[in-house]
Amino acid sequence: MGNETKQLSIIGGGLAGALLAILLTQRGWSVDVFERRGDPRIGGYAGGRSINLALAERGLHALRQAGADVDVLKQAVMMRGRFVHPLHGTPSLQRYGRDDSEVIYSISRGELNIVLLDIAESHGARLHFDHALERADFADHTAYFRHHDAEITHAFRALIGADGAGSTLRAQIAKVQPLGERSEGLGHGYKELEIPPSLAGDFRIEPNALHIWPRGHYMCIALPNDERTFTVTLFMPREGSYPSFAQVQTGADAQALFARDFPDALVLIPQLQHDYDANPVGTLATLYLDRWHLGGQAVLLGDAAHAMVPFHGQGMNCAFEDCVALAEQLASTPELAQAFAAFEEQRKPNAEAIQQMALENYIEMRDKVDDAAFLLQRQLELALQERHPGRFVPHYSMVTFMRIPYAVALQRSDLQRELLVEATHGLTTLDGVDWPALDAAVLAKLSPLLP
Ligand code: FAD
Ligand code: E1W
Repeated sequence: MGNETKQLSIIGGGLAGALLAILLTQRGWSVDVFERRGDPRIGGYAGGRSINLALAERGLHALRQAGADVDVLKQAVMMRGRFVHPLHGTPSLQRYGRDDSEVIYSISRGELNIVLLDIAESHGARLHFDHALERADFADHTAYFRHHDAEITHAFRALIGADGAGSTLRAQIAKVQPLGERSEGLGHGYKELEIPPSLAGDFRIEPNALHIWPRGHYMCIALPNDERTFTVTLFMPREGSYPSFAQVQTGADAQALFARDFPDALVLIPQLQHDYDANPVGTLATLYLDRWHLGGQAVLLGDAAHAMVPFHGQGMNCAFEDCVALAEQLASTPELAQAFAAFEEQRKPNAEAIQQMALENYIEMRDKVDDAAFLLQRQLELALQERHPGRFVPHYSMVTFMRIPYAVALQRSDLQRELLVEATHGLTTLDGVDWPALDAAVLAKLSPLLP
């Protein structure tokens, strides 16, 4: 390190920024965090986007490293599986894992952010709220922030961009070094609605599940909140034939759509028309960069580096894995430029893998989860997991319950899908499966996974 101080400046005190501040202060760094919004512990949380998120093993593991898991889980609601609501037919729970040791958690974005900020501050991180990065001068190591009506300058050693999908730091880096930025819009948007508690104060539908109403090219989901509400998200094309956001513009239009396509959800959302009119249509896109850092002066992580569509529930989980990887790299590699380069090399292939899997999962969620061929393949996945423990692991489990690199999960899922499709072709039950041939194919294609 020479005589340079161990000082780092984080842009963005959202999920990744707050967690990274903990991990770095724990390792002896002096950390400043600059957050555009006000302190959520004072004014209430102003996060415009989805109010709850699914936390899985990757994110939970990072929270354990930061000593934040216990406080976060206190406010979480366990989700055992997806509860699928077909348009016709009986809703039912499809378990995510083998038992209650394989579950995910619904957590409030605001509460999670507050837990992380409190711990970061208790470790000595300096939190600067209402400080929006406006400009970074990399020639003289000065960052310029908008603080109410004033401009604040800050001399930095290095800037870490945890400022989300619309990252200002990314734009500032791109002015001095092209990043090869490419953003692919999905063409679909989302709108958030709320299911309040029942009159008796209880959850109005099964609390320990992620609810899905698949409808082909569009869908609704609902995640439970610990105050016994659910946040419902409608995902739908922005343009095109009915239904799209272009055609379902008003609360009254939404009422009619729900009456036709989501009748069992409609009765649960008394404020549907109001919520629909009041809330904006959110944007969904995948962001790809060729480079994540500027020498030893700046590096991007989380959504700022690799925003993804939300359909695997892994954006935050992946951002938290980034934070652990960067903190570890900084601990083992004294030269910042080298540490940032090694971090990018380690994480970029994995970010790209989960970006791809998240896109693929949209089609699965909205179109396949109530389909017989899909369900038969899930049944076969479970059977093969029993027959080949540690070798055949269901796709969802590799992403959600394990910490193997996303790129490895993607590669193995592709191989496994070929086996599943081939073995169930033309079948309606597992009775006709040629087990000896399938077992042999599993052994030939898949190496053992667990250490
Ligand atoms: P953010 O959480 O966006 O934080 C960025 C922070 O930087 C913010 O606090 C912002 O105010 C601040 N900031 C921005 N610009 C500036 C500036 N110029 N100066 C200073 N500060 C600035 N992920 C999951 O793991 N599970 C889920 O279930 C899930 N569901 C989702 C559902 C939806 C509808 C969406 C859109 C996303 C979902 N995600 C989910 C993804 C998740 O929200 C993101 O991946 C995660 O928030 C990324 O964290 P981040 O810290 O990189 O960015
Ligand atoms: C999860 C926004 C969001 C968050 C999620 C998930 C989904 C669909 C969505 C993926 C999933 C938890 N998923 N659920 N069931 N099968 N795959 O696991 O976070 Cl849309």
